[in-house]
Amino acid sequence: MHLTFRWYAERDSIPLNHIRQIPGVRGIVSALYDPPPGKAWTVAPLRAMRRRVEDAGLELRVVESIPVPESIKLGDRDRDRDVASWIASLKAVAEVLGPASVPTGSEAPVVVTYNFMPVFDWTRSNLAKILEDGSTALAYDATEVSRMDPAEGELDLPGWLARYSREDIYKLLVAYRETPPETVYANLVSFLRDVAPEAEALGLRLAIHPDDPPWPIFGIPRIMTGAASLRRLFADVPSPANGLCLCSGSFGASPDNDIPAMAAEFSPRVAFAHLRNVRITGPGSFEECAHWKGAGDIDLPAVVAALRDGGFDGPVRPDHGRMIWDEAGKPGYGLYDRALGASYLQGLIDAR
Ligand code: DNO
Repeated sequence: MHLTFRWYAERDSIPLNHIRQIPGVRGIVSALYDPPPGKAWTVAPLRAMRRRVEDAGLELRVVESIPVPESIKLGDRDRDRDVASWIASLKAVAEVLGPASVPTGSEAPVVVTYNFMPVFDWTRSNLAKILEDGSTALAYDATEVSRMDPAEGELDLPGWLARYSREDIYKLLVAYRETPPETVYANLVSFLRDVAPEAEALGLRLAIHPDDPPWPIFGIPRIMTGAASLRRLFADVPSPANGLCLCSGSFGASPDNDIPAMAAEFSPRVAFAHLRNVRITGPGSFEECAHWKGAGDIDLPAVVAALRDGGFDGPVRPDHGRMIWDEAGKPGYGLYDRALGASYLQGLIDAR
């Protein structure tokens, strides 16, 4: 297992040389943030990013994410055009980072993460809930979310790649409320049947990120919610390039998901892992917390052991951190608590 760290490139206030000082972290997880969803990525900015990362003594190992446009999830008339651009983006990634590019010194395949969440990526009702130790963290409260109306512009979370106007959100909500989850799932399968063979030929591994939270929100479907949906997806699209981004915190927000058991069952499919803890605070409600096992409901030592026993040797990263020690920055993506999380994970990786 190799420790990586997410970095938002020019939009990030955390410099690469600070990331380089976290023990064990060598891999960087990043993306191109300027092209809007649906626009094919080009080689030049990826090359510039690779150079910047390597000049700092790090390696660009994981792309997170190439956004999947709504046309693909809805299967509408722009779908084929948008799948073609997604594949063009994959080709650009492979040209700069894939096995045919100049070697980086690392043997592990480069991973491309994506998600299939309609409209909204990870969703929270509070970006700075005060925890009992005085730190703040992202939280989701079922009652508060039920009172929110995203069509009124009440939701625009930092870290989301896609940004829609209020009018677009309204139209998308209407479209998805009329689309059964089975159709969204069928659209995922047909997307993967188009892109997985390309990824395979390019020597890249795809990693689907689960829905966060793993249940339907605002009356629109969510389809990647637990072990049953994963079993079905890997049976429907057996390509080895069809991999999983095992996000312990996203799946772990539901008490129905046993994360160590999922790590054991799906380790051959895990291409990348987001390892963080979460504390369930009530039915359909949770708050994020320190990575340490004692802070929440996820047994990360058991998850790391299950991944290792299952033969997983790919990239992992700490995920959302709390805000501690008066740090100010992008909620969930400060330096200090994620660095503590990285060190905790490094300890788990080293201990046998
Ligand atoms: C939240 C992240 C997600 C993730 C995407 C992957 O902070 O885990 O935004 O990057 O869902 O496509």
